[in-house]
Amino acid sequence: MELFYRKPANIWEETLPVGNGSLGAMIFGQPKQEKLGLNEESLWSGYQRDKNRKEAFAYLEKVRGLVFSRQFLAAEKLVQEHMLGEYNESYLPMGNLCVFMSHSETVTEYRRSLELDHAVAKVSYQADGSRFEREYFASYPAQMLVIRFTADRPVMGMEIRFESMLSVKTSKGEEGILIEGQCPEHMDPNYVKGPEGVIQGTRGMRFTGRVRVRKCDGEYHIAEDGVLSVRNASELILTLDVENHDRIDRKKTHDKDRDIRKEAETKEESKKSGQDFEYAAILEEHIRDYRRLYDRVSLYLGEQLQLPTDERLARLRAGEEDNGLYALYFQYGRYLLISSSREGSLPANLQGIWSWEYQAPWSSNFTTNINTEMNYWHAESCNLKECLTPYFDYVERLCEEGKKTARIYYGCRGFVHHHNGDYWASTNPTGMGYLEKAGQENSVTWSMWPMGGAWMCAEFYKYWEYQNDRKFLEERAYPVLREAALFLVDFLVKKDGVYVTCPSTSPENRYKTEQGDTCITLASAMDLELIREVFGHFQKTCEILGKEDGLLKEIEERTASLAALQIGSKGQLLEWNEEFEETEPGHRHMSHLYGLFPSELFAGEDTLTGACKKSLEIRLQNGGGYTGWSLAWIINLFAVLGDGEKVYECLRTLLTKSTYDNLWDAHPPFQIDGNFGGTAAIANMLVQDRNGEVKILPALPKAFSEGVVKGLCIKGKKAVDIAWKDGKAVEYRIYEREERE
Ligand code: FUC
Repeated sequence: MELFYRKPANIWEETLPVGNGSLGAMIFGQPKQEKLGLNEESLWSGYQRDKNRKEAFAYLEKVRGLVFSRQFLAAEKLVQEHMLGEYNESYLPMGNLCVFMSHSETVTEYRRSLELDHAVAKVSYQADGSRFEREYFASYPAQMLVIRFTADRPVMGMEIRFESMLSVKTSKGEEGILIEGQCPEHMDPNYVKGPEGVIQGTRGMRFTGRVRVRKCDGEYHIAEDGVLSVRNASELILTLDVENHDRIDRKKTHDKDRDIRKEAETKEESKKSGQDFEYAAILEEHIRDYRRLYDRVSLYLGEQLQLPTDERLARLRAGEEDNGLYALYFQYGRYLLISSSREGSLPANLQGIWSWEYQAPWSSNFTTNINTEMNYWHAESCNLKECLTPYFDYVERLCEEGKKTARIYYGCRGFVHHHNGDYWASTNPTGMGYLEKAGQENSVTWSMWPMGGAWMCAEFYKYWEYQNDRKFLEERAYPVLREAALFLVDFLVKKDGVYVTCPSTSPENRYKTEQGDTCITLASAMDLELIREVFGHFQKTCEILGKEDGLLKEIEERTASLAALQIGSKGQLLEWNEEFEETEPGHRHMSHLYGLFPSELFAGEDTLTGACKKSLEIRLQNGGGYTGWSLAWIINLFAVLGDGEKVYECLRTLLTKSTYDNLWDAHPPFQIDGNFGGTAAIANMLVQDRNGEVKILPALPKAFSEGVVKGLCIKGKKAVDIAWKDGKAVEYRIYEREERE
């Protein structure tokens, strides 16, 4: 399967992304003036520092008192003024590799493609009577980006330079272009307008990048300023590798006195392979490594039309059918995760690893009130468990930092995380610009949400369910779940004989009161659902591991008096603890439906499931599902409700209204969660393993009446192959997964 085009990209959302988990490139494929946007996942602004607001705890009881006496607006104001902390830091684009070819402007037979079966991007065309070809891939085993330019005759002339918005110096390196840079020591999100939005300073992370000439059969010259010129070549192979000298997530500390130049030189020696660079072997090794993950799942929904991907999308938008395009979208979601989340790297951020703006949208961070979790919704079902490693590593870092935040803010044991995370694993509620004294207007709506840690934990238990890995359960899931449960046990307070959360919000939505609209209340539905889930997972974990943990008693006591979910006058599941009028009834977040999906809380609870259905209907009647990820969540909800036709209708909307020509999800702007959530939804349409029941083709729409899927995972280390016709399975097989690996 491939994405292909008959024209180069003109905007970033048309580029083709390659990546190895840490290094990424977005390829324009312009014949004359090629540009590659380069990324390295650990290039973030900032340095390790404590952003917790020390005075916060002094206001907690006051806020609770105001909420209990129904002075919601006053409570919100107090939180905004005294409990929020600084914004998290930003993910940064490394820069662009620009290639100026000497051939003429006019080209023919142009083709640009991304082969999903091999994870290789290609460009080819004719110019001045010669055929030119390029290949690009990011190798995980070799930890480098590889670029190969060829021509059928020794006619290639080019000039190659690196440009960046970061503070960077390029010079002549031993084997090519040497890039030495430093990230800013602070960057606020782009929606915070302050004089100190970006501070370069001297404390930011330092990095070295090397564009090496691995092979050139013509003449080449590297100028002192790092510009590489090539003449009369028929083959040029370049590689890029990047080292961040101050990476902390790989157990390095920022030591200002370290001789990073010396370290870099030693590294240089070890990576140097000069004439020994075996392109074919490196490519083969890359493909083998990639296919080990990618090949585990195949999906056929219809033929792959031999049309450029942008034309296929245009046809779909014009109302035509193209079943194969949905399968391509599905496999692209798997490709993107393999390319942005491999062992040893950071989790996929809001844009995976592909980002080009100096101040990226929402800092391209780890947003945990939906986005980061959604990035991994398909990891288990789509047979990519290895891609979860960075996620688990990151949550463990959050868990350490979050213990401080739990203590400082709430006087609680355990760990808490709020809605925004960054490279530094800061866990405080955000909302305050640099040097500001209070949170920005309305920021409480999204920032005062101490449930990020609870949600992030869900994947740990799911891993146990899918992989039955006892060592993982004991050594990784149990400790994190325990810290999350501890926090929730302490955070709950009793009001009128029941345990409630307070302050409580429902991610990013607000409600109306006579005094004006606000967001703070107590015991929002999502809080209660997350608490039930964490407690439940912890209890089951202890049971499986045979642990007698004192915390279990406390959990039992809290659960016995936990506030109940409520159903409103329209039969809907209430988002808050009473029937407030929502400020935005079509809000993009489906938070109160968490228990239905992604969680599995409502097994056998027909009333609650029915109420979720009603709430979903209300959201949609009011314009809901207007961002890519929101639609993806909705499709998953319809899949677990077994409504195949709605699944199809919304999938179609996802592809026609929320997808760029390079098949990236459009929030808008580009946000990768919609791709991943959409992929998860397609898997959920075909097989579900929830609440102890495996369902084959549980939400198959009429449009996909025929197809074959192989290798989707269910719980207990098993996988499923299904072939169906006329909407019915003609054959299916459930088998132990190891058989195929
Ligand atoms: C949440 C969402 C927004 C966006 C942002 C990155 O705040 O509500 O829609 O996805 O994260």
